[in-house]
Amino acid sequence: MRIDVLTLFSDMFASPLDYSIVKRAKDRQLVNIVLSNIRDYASNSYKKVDDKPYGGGPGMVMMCQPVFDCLENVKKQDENPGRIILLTPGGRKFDQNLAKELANEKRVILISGHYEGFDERIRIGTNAEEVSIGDYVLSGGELAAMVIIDAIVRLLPGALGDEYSAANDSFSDGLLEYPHYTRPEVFRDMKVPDVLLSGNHKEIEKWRKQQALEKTKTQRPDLLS
Ligand code: 6GU
Repeated sequence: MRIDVLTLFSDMFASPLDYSIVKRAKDRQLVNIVLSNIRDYASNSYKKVDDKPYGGGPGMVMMCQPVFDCLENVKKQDENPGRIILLTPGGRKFDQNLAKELANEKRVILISGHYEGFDERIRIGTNAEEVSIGDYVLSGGELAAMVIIDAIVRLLPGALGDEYSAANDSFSDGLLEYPHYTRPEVFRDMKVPDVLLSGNHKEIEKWRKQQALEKTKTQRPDLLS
């Protein structure tokens, strides 16, 4: 899979994508993450990528020209057209289902903005889908892009050591995940539940299912309806 990111701050991506599962997936060539700097495409001599909003108001708006030129260049670097996603707090909310959908694509192009937002003609002219990672406002789309990349990449076949880990994840069956324990059996008077030490796999399965349900009921009742 190829993931393109169009950003003003490509350096921000180095460290978060160089650890753990994402790093391993890159090393195994399950994913090729290509960063493009929008500013490199600014045609004006000041490398300006933002300007004041028409109609007035605070903040700066991402200009059309650098984004369109960057996107057109990036698109033609690979034969797969790719799904084009504009990262904005006003978009469709990212969730595990969308992560699964995107993990099945051959190519995804993420456009990360900064400042007050994008010139609306970027959305209209690129036909991009708008995606948000939640109901809060970030200073830019970079962290959102990294969140989305992480959620996608760990779903790629071969990215996780144990193929079962993703199947048991929270949300994968509509429930939160059951609680886990590891050694020691007792830590500061807190004991591992007996059933997990019983060796009775049927009972363990039953307990985990019931715990997942309980947890979902208290923490996220919205998932059950
Ligand atoms: Cl994708 N961008 C920004 N700036 N803020 C957000 C977001 C995206 N998703 C949630 N908040």
